[in-house]
Amino acid sequence: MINIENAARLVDDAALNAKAINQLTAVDAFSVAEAYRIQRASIERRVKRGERRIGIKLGFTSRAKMIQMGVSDLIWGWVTDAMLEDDGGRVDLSRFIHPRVEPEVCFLTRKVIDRPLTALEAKEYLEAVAPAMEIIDSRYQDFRFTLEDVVADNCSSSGLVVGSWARDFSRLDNAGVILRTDGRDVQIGSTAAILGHPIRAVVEASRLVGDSETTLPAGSLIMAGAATAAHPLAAGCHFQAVVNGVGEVDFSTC
Ligand code: OOG
Ligand code: MG
Repeated sequence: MINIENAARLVDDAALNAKAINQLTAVDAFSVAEAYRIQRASIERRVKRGERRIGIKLGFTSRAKMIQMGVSDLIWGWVTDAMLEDDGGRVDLSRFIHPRVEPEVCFLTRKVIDRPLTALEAKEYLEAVAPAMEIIDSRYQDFRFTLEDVVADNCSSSGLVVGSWARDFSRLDNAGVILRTDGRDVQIGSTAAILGHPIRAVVEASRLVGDSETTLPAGSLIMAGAATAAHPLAAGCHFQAVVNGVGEVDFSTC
């Protein structure tokens, strides 16, 4: 049987040392529910070191991501203040193993989410929306994992960059999404790829946090999941994500 604390220490140390590990499921089979317990224990370790939870991220909300990673279940994990990078800033890649970037949409909540919401209700719980990029960095060798592995690894969460907040949610239904590297388009998609409409990410988030007997405080971030496949990060490059009608966000790497 899997030892939850031990497994949490393995993924946490891998992140701290930027050193890949074998998939946990290669040694011990465990369930998705156990994977979320490992995730929770690994976040507790971060919190004990002084990190603060600032919101959650959803994963595999688009077909492009499911196909790229071979996993087709919706997953979720935590994001902390230590993961937040400045819009327009410089990201040092030395703290990552094999980082990738994804263009996303990020929501800011304005009320505590403590029950499952419908799509109609969801907007009332939101303060603003912003274009965003997520930096994912699987702690597993070769960026390969099972559903249980990736959940245990806090869904590869490593970094996020959030652009300027807007209060207009009306442009989100089919907004073009572009990821650019040094001015070249490397991924193109649409916000419609995110569960049909990114607001559904909020609906799913409300269901998922409820299932795990957690509530999401007002002022939390919800990363809706990538609209396109992820793209590898390299040092000395500029990365930009554009969400048409919502805005853009960028960072450079070193
Ligand atoms: C898992 C995280 C997926 C997304 O936006 O779909 C994710 C991974 O691909 O490593 O963040
Ligand atoms: Mg993501």
